[in-house]
Formats: sequence, C-alpha cells, structure tokens
Amino acid sequence: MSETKRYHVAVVGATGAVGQKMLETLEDRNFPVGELKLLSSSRSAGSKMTFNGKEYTLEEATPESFENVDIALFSAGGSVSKQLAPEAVKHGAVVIDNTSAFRMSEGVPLVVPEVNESDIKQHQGIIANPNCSTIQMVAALEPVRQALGMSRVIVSTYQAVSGAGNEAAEELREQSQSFLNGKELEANILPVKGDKKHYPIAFNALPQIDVFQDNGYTFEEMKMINETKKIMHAPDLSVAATCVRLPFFTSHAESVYVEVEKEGVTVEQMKQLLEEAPGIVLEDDPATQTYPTPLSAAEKRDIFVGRIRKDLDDPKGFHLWVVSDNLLKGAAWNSVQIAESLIANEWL
Ligand code: L14
Repeated sequence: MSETKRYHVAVVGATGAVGQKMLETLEDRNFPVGELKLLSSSRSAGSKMTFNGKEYTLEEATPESFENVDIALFSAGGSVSKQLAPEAVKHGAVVIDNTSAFRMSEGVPLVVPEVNESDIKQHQGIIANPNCSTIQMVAALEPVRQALGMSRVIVSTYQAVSGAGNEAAEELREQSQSFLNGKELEANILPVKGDKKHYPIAFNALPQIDVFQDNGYTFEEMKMINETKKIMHAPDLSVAATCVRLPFFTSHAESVYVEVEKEGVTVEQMKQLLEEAPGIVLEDDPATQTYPTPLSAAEKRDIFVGRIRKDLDDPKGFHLWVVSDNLLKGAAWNSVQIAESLIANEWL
C-alpha cells in the first residue's frame, strides 16, 4: 500500500461551495494526494482549511502556484480559469476545469465518465467538467440512447440555489426568515449575480439561470443543449431546455422527456436499462410512492431516477425524473472521478 504513487494536487477556489466539496470528495475517496495546495483569490488568501485532519493556509492563485502540480482542480469562476488554466498547463499540470470557460473548445474533452470516459485520453492539458444539470441528464440518458437510439430530448429543470454559490444560499436563508417575519424581501444576487435585475428566490421560482442569450434562451439552457451533444457525440440530437431556480439548497431535479428510435419499448425495459446503468440508482415504484427528491439525493454521489412513464400519445416518448446532488456528481465528484480515471488509465 505504501508504494501507491501520490500526486501533487491544487484546488483553485477551495473556499467556494464546489471547492469545499472537492476537498470532502478527495477525502471520502481516499484520493492519493501527496502535496496539496489550496488556492483562492487574494481576498481569501491567508485563511485556513483542513484536509484529512491537517491544516492548510490558502494561497493566492498566481501562474507560479502551479509549479510541480500534477493535477489542478479549478472551480473559481470562468475568468480565473481562462487566465490561469493555461498557465497551470504550461507548468505541466493537468487541469480539470469546472467552469464553462473551455467546455465547448475544440481539443478540450468534456467528460462524464459514465458516458465518454475515453475522451479523456485526447486531452491537451485541460479537461472540462460539464455543467451540473447536463451531467445528471446525460448519465441517465446515455444507456437509453445506446440501447434504443434517441432522437429528441426536452428537459425542464428544478435547480437548487447552491449552484449559484454560498452567497446565493445565504440569500435564500435570509429571505426565508424575512418572509416568515412578514418583512419585505430584498434580492441582491439571484437570478444572476451582477445582472441588471434581481428577484426574490424565497417562496418563488425563477425561470432564469445564468445570463440571457440573443436567441431568448439563458446560457444555462444553451449549456445543457450544446454540452449534451458534445458529450454524447450526437450533433444531430434535438435538445431543448428550460432551466428554473427553486428555493431549496441542494440537488437539481429534472423532468426529462425523451423520444427513442426503437419501436415498442416498454416502461419495464426502460427501468431495466437504468437499473443496470453505471452511476444510476433507480427509485421508482408508484405503489410505494418511491421516487427521488432533492433532499433524498443530497450528499450522495449517485444519480437517482424515478417516475418513468410512457407518453400517452407518442409511442416512442418517455418521461422521467432525474435527481442528483449538484455539488457532488454535478461538480466535485465528477471532477474527482475524471482525476481518478486519469490515474487509473495512465492518461495523466
Ligand atoms: O455552468 O447558477 O458550471 O446554478 C453551474 C451552476 C453555472 C451556474 C456552470 C448555477 C455553473 C449554475
């Protein structure tokens, strides 16, 4: 055991909602961390965090931070990744980037290991971790697509506030208290920090996640659409998305409508495919009111699927409900899984 090779790991954005989960996941997985560097903005530099019982001091992330680093996990926002990921690569690190900065870039694998693990080996230094809502959907749909073919996907999401960071979660907490105390709600962060207008999230539902694009879709919706096609290597798949923020803290839920190509598929066949799918747990039994919820999925690495039904009009149409912890499989766990794959396959 003592001969296990250990790796010099850097976590960029360690204090963030995802960064914290990255550290927890590296611990939980007993990841072979040798040296560990916790990097942050200058604002958080100097503060302390613990990993495996040892205290670490946060350092400001600079190009020089990546000297001798083997694996750099980035989750500090797109602009930090754009600036520093190429620097980390120059210093010889392999970057696993959790932002949208490089996801659609040519030469950057966009990976959900259950779907397209072998894309990792094409990397040129940067591997992108997909958007949280995309990850759980493609992992649930790929086994269906492989077995039955797939022509169309229409998804509506029910997304937790933690996706927008710790500050957004705090805003929900404060607004909820204000609301219950009969006070007026003040919104500063959601739907999008820095955007022109803000709406209360407490006891509300916001049909905007990330900024609007010229076509009337939000960037979150377009990420789901474009990333799904890239990960599945399916440029011709029809995908439409509506992304909605709801007032709960953890896990994204999705109502997914799919049209398969094969005729005569039954709900039982669909259930069996998902039962056997890697990373997926089927929780589906109307007789016992069994289905996943954001609370039941929180703190778990799996993706949970339930409510599988056949469309009542289109014989090739199916509806399903997909739930997963947005900070784990949607972010930290998928990133660590990519790192584990890099090591196991010697693709580093
Ligand atoms: O694209 O606000 O990785 O919930 C994922 C979380 C974008 C924002 C991404 C949110 C982010 C999203």
